[in-house]
Amino acid sequence: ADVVVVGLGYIGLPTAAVLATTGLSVVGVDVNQETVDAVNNGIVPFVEPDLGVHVAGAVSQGALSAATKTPRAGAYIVAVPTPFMPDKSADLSYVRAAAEGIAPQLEGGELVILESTSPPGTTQRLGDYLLELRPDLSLDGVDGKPVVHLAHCPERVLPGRIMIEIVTNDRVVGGLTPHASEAARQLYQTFCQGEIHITDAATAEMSKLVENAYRDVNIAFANELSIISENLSIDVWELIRLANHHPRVNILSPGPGVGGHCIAVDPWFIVAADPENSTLIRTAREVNDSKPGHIVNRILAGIEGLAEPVVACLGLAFKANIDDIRESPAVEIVQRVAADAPHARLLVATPLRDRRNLPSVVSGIANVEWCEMQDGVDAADVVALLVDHDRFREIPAESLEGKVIVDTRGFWGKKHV
Ligand code: SAJ
Repeated sequence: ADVVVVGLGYIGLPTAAVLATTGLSVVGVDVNQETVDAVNNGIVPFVEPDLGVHVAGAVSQGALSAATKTPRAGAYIVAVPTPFMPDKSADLSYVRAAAEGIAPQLEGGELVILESTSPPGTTQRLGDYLLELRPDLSLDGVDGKPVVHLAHCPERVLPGRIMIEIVTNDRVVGGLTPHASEAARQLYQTFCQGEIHITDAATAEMSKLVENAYRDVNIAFANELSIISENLSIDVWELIRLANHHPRVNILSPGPGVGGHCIAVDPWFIVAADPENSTLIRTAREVNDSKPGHIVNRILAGIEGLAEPVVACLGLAFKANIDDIRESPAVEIVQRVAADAPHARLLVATPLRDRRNLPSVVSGIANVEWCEMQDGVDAADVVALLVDHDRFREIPAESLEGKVIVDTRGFWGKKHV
C-alpha cells in the first residue's frame, strides 16, 4: 500500500477515505473485525455526514481496503484513541500497540505520522519505542542506519463537519527532523486545501491541546456566568449576546457541561505535563465538570414535594444534532437524577437514535425509560432540555405551559430560563 491508516474511527476512516480518493492505495487497519468487515463492504460503522459515499466509492474502486494486520507501506498514519486514565494522564497503550504492528514492516525510508491527540513528547516516545523494537533503524540517520521519519500532525475536524473540514482546515505538521516534517507536508498536500504549517513535534502536539483548552476555558467562563446570572435573575444568553456586540469580545455559550472526547479530555494532558503552572486550565475543567451537578440540583428542586414526579429529559448526546454520547453531560445528569430521586420517573427522548434504543449507560436504570419527545413533555412535571437538537423545535410552546422548565441551552428563550 502507499499509505496505511491505523485506527478506523472518527478520524482514521475519513482520512483513509480522503487519501484513497486522491489516487493513493490505502489500507485501513483496525483491531475490531466488525469494523474491518464493514469497511470492506463499503459501510461506515458510525454516523458522520458524507463519509459513507466516500468510503463506498473508494472501496468499490479498489483504492481502499481494511485489515486487522498491518501491511507494508510507504507511510503510516496512526489515528488510535488516546483516552485519559483515572489519574488524568494519557493512556498511550493503543499508540504502543500501533507501533508493535508497524515495527516489523519497516525497512527504512518510511514516514510514520501520529495523528492521535497526544501529550507533548509522545511523537518522540513513539519513535523511541519503534527503535526499541527495531534497533537496526534510526530516527535521524546520524549513526548511518536506515531512517524512519516521525512526525505529528494533529487533526482538528469538528464532528458533524468532518468531510468538509478534513479538506479545508489548515494543518500543523511537526517532525522530529526537518526531513520528516517535509515528507509529512507532501502527504497532506495531496488532499488538504488549507495551509500546512511546519513546526517541531512537541509544538504541534501542544497546539492541538491548546486549541481545545482555549475553547474549554471560554465555555467555563460562560458556565460560571450562567450560575452568577441565575443568582442575579439575569438571562445569561441575552447578557452574552449583548456583551458579544463589543468588537473584541466573543463569549461562547453556557450549557449543561462540556462533553465529547476532545474538549473534556485534552486540557488534562496539559495539566499533567505541568501541574503546578496550569491553574487556569485545571479550574476551567473543574467549572465545566461541576455544571451537570448544578443542573441536577435544579431538576431535583423542581420535583421537590411531589409524590410521583415525572421528569422529561430531552436529549442524551454531547451536543446538538449528532448521536455521540461520549463524555456527555446529559447522560451524567440522567444517571444522577435517577439515583438521587428513585421515586421519580425519567422519560428520555433521543430523536436521533433508533426508536426505543436507549444506550446501555441509562437503559439499565429502573426508573429511566425511553419516550417519544411529545409524550414525555405531556406527561412531565419537569422538562429538562439537555441537548439543543433541532428536532426539539417541533415541541409546541403551549405544551410546556405550567411545567417547570430547566433549559440548559437557552433553547426556548427568556421565558424559560
Ligand atoms: N459547548 C458548550 N458551549 C459552546 C460550545 C460547545 O457548552 O459554546 C459544549 C458542547 O455542547 C459539547 C462540548 O462543548 O458538549 C464540545 O463541543 P464542541 O462543538 O466545542 O467541540 P467538539 O468536541 O465536537 O470538537 C472539538 C473542536 N475543537 C475546537 O473547536 C477548538 C474540533 O475542531 C476538534 O477537532 C475536536 O474538538 C477534536 O477532535 O479535538
